[in-house]
Amino acid sequence: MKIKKFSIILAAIISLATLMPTNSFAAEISDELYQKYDFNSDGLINGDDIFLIIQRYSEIATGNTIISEQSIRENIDKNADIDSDNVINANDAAKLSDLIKEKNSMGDVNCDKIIDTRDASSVLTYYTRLSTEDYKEKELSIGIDYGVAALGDYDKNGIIDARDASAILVNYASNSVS
Ligand SMILES: [Ca+2]
Ligand SMILES: [Ca+2]
Ligand SMILES: [Ca+2]
Repeated sequence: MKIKKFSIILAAIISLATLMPTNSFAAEISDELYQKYDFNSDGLINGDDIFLIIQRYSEIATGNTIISEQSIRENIDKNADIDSDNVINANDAAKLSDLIKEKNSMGDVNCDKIIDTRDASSVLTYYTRLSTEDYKEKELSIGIDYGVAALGDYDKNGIIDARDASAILVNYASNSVS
């Protein structure tokens, strides 16, 4: 019973947090610090960087090598403990996902500050893959597109699907005409 009560309270806190336009966590992270979360140094902080945290966590847990570049691994080890608990794990990936949501527009799934056909195509690929049974099984090893998971629900109805991809395309088409 206690656990149930706790989870209801937790759910209430989470739903409250999502209603807030900005929360205090974002304010605590300076832009300078945020830039350090570009672990693969491609100039964008996006789903690829979230996936790198998950891959690194998996490396630490299993001892297997997943990340090919040592410099990327070093960047992660130096900067990816976002919640400062001295462990790099899925919580840090979740924190980065929250930050990415706060700092980018819904629909800009690759976080390049433009909502265009590339974003629509990523949403469509994500939706197509996740609707494939085989892909669901392999999801952990392949890695979902965490940028789409964070920012793909363009019509904000709680589901990421082909309607989001087409809404992004419609928005892109109307913007490029005007
Ligand atoms: Ca990056
Ligand atoms: Ca941590
Ligand atoms: Ca984009």
